[in-house]
Amino acid sequence: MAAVTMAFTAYAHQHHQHEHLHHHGEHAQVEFSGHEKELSDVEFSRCWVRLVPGARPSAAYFDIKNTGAESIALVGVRADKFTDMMLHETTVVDGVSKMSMVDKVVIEAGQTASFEPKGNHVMLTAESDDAVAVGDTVNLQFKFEGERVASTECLVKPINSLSFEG
Ligand SMILES: [Cu+2]
Repeated sequence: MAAVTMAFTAYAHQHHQHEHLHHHGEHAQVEFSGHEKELSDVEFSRCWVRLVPGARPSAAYFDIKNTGAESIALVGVRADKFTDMMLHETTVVDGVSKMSMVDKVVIEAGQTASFEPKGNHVMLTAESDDAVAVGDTVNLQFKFEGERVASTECLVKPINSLSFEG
């Protein structure tokens, strides 16, 4: 975990206790204009979605490497067939794990940030119970500060999965 926290800085937007089942109507989703430019200095790997059935919030995890010479700031995510997508961090306060939305995740030049269970993740909710299935591949599109975008393919895995590999 130490290596992970060194790799990025998460800016907390608002800390409040909630669970995945709750909705987050107070948070506006980042808009994709369609006029963004491609961010080339970024590499994604091991992207997967832990699919929670019943159209309840799922989570996406991945490694993101900044291969450029300047820091980058991830500010939003979207994907077809999913809604309510947001960046979340998990913090443990007094032994209780809490999630909160973050406005952005900064990744310094040359660093890799791991989004993983019990850490940073992308919350996302399938549009319907049959919109997405285990074994599907979904394309996650990421928006960065400076009107830049990048995307990666992610494997949809069952709810009891713990990692990309297992
Ligand atoms: Cu979350």
